[in-house]
Amino acid sequence: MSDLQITDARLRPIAQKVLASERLSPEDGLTLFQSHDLLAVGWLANHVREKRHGDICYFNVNRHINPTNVCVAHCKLCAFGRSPDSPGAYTFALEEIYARAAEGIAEGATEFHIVGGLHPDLPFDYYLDMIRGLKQRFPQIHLKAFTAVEVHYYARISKLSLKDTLLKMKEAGVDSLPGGGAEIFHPRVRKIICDHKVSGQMWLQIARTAHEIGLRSNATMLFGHVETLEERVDHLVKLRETQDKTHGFVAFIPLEFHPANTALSHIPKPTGMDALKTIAVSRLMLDNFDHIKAYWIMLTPRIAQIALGFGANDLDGTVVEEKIYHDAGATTPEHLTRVELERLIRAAGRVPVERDTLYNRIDRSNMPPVAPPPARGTGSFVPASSLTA
Ligand code: V47
Repeated sequence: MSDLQITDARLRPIAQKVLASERLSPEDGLTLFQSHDLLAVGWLANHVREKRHGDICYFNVNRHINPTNVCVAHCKLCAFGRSPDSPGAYTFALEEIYARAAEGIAEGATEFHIVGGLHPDLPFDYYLDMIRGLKQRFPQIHLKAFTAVEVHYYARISKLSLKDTLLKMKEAGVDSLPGGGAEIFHPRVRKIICDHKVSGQMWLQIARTAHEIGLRSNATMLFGHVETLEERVDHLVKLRETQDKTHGFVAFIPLEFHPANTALSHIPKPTGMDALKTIAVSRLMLDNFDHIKAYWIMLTPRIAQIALGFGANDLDGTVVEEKIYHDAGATTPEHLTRVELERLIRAAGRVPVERDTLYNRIDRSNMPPVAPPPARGTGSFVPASSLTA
């Protein structure tokens, strides 16, 4: 422990455990969150991170596709969802989705990250047709599609069990599930920020069912709104318990809350200190997760870069078109090129490694050259009201 300067004495027994690779208790998690000794917490997280991944920092070339922002859930935390007839409501026709996907392919994407609102009129078949159409056109691409919240909604509208819904998605071509919709599992918090969304228990059950049928998934935690530090720890411990059982989670992504344009806009944004500490504590508590992402879109590239020394081993992707955070006032760009991502990683003293969704290394040497993304306007949307389900 000679390299580590601890000013907060409460961290000493925790440091002993970390260095002995012992599991941390919920009380340890709380102490870490409460401590202002950010450098000691970060040092410990970095110790774990370097033991697992050395100097490597992963990134991927991906494209986000949000098929619709029409959503019946009306979560207070969200600035993206719209009622069908609200200004700015959109739903892409399938051809529009394929066109965006084709742009992604030209840019060298290996993953499409597909999530959207809970549309009142679109049938489950719209989503299945979309996935089949994407797989048929771009069989090489990993489709990371539909959060547990969407899965639950599709099960409801199609009157299928959760397992059958997931099986249909898998049959159509879904390769894994993104980690959204987890927010904070505790019911007190969900009641305030997303009272019509699935419960935390249900989110975890859907993740377990997905893992059971062989679909891997990610997990997130939305932090920096009305949750207590105890509720953050509870969230992390529930994910750790689930991972002990299924080993199906691929990566964990702490998501910093952006209040602008939401019904919670009076809440101040989390600080940089909180963001770094949350990444570090996540790395320390989630001892059975391989990967912790610093999602640059929400953290800003600057903080995400620093997070690579505080437990994170992945910067996520090139993204290209991002709506969920930008509707909530994010001032980050919507796109970083692979060259920019590599520069950020190298400048943090790490070694950039391009990965696919499941963290297999990508070798570009035998692939065709890639094009930069086109300048994007508002796109040609099909107004939600013109769709017949
Ligand atoms: O579920 C919504 C969050 C999530 C806001 O799996 C907001 O690889 C902040 O899940 N401020 C979607 N956050 C994003 C997501 C994600 C991102 C990157 C990678 C992966 C992955 C998943 O964004 C939602 C919600 O938790 N969100 N509104 C807001 N105003």
